[in-house]
Amino acid sequence: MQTQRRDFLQWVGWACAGLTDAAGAQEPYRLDEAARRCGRRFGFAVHPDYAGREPVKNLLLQHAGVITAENAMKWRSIEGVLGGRDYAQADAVAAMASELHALLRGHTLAWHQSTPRRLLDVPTDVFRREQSAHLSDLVLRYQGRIHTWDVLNEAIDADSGRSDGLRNSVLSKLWGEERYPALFEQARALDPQAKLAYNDYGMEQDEPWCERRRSAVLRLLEDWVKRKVPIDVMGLQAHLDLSRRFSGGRLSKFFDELKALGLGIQITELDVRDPAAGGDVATRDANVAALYRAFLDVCMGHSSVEMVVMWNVTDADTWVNRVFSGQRHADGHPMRPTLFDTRGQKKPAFHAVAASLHNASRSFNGSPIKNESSLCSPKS
Ligand code: 9MR
Repeated sequence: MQTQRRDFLQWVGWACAGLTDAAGAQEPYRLDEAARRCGRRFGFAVHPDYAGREPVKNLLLQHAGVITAENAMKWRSIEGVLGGRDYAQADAVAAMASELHALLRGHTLAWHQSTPRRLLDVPTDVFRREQSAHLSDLVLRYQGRIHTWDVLNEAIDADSGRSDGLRNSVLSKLWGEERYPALFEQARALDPQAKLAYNDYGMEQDEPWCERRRSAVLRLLEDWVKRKVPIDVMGLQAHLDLSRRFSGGRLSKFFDELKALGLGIQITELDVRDPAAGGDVATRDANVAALYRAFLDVCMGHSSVEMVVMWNVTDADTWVNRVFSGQRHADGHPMRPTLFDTRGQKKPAFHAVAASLHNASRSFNGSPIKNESSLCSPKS
């Protein structure tokens, strides 16, 4: 009887969760738990500086089933000014994932923006040796603990003027774009258990430039799949913006196209910016929440979408207000792109995400997420 009553109360909680945040239910609504109920996982990118402090610490405890190091596993972060390798912060993030029993995403093995400055202008053979050694060091250090590695990040630039839609960068110049597959091959050989992802931005919304980016990435991935490059996942960063159109139809078709290539899909860096939106805070929060809901409904409607990771936890730690600190609304307020306000209180965006996950769980029958077992155990 006791158990039945508990189950019933829990059910009531879940049933109300999307609308009321389970008000009155015994259990708080936990986003990763909700995601698991539809065969997925939910998580956050973090930096040890803020992740160990309240309110973020407790929010992670409640809601995180996936952890990505926002910066700590990037090459530039690991390499000290004198060229040494300092893994303290990366290890701290990995330990945090273990403590939370969360999956650990590795971000990122090769990215033009995190290539150390000392290597921007070296001979090709030097660069290749260094990039390879870095990849090997990083993958081996966390071998067996990473659910998915972002092997290559942001290699597309559909407006670069190149016919292949690839970005001109230190990587294309010194590593060589024709050798991008070798990054995946090396990662697979060193940690066969980890899924391997290509990760990029600007492919979620309806603007013509997003369409060009989708076409370019599909061409690249088609070629890699044909050549049997060991890639498992397309990572969509999903830094959404209220000033860009979103209908969902094109995103859904893109998901189908990725599925047809045999790739899984992970939403890796989700947030919603509202730089040009008018209205007061409440109006902007409502509009941000509506875009979260529309976007996640499309994601949850597709069986290939395995996980959703937010880029940062609260509006106090969001990269948007750090990196775009000069960009404010006319009323002087900073942007509010995450699920929680600067004090860690839930915003309408939280409820929108909760509702989308909850709805998805009602129609879910299957289990898209794979290779969870034995991941994230502390390394002895
Ligand atoms: O949020 C990250 C910010 O703190 C760093 O200064 C910046 C450069 O390393 O990278 C930001 O994260 C980016 C991510 O690694 C790749 N996709 C875009 C993210 C936001 O710029």
